[in-house]
Amino acid sequence: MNTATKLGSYVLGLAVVFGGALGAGKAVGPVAAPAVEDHSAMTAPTASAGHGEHATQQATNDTPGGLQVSENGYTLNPLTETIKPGEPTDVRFTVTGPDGRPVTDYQVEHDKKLHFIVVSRDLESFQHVHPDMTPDGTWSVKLTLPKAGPYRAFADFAPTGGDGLTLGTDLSVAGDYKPEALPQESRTATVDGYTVTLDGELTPGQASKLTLKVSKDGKPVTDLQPYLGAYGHLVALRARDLAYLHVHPDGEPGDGKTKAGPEIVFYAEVPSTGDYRLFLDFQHEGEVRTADFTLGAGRQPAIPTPAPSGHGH
Ligand SMILES: [Cu+2]
Repeated sequence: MNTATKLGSYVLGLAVVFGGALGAGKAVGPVAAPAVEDHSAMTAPTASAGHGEHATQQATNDTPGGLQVSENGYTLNPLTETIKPGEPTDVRFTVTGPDGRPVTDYQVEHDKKLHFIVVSRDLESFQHVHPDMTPDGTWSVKLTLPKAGPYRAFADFAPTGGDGLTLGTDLSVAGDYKPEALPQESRTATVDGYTVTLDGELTPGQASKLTLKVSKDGKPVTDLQPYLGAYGHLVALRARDLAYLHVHPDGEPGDGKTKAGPEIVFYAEVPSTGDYRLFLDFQHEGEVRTADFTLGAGRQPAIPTPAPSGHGH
């Protein structure tokens, strides 16, 4: 398969995601066809950055993180083959660089050299952990994956002197798999006696302000504790392909204006219409907890469905 065809498939794949999300696959079809042709034109060796195919260029440059196991010469290599459900397992991996050797020099981001996120493919189970690295560049972390089935693991890091990137790999837990349906859209989450509410809308292609408000026993929590340099960490994943999305906290502890709750503000940029799962880690009274939400992006206006034949007015 040549490059142009592959990129064409990628564009088509996005169209399928849109169509699936809106239940209007047929309406999307004709739109996707010319996009494939445009892409072929762009990938010709003579194509320049100033070609003017704005939408095509965006599709290439703004590919979300976490969808690839290898990117910009860096590759995520899982070293743990067998994982059993419900049993603590030492999950090990390396990140190799353009020279083929394990990377050992990382920039510290949010207090850590590498953030490791593991979710079940049905987006029910979520863990955000920080593995330890041996001097030879092997990372390891003790994880208990709660149930059988496919998982996705993300390594979010920035090699020293390089750009930040997120690589993703599948992990499998052997056994009888019972996938859960995606949880219904919800703007309220409860965890261990805490209630977290979510305000704001996700707009595809734009930094969207999300305000999360934490309360306990009906009272706003105003003494959140800094965790990894922020009052909260938000991970957003796109349903179906588990694209890993950038979310930036607004302000940090000690900057003179960011309060320790009850509100935590983020700017999330999602690439497309569809459903997203959001996972907020926050720390209070010495413990880190995770609140989770399902939120749709860009549902209005929906793609019009063609009038079925024989039912016209
Ligand atoms: Cu982390």
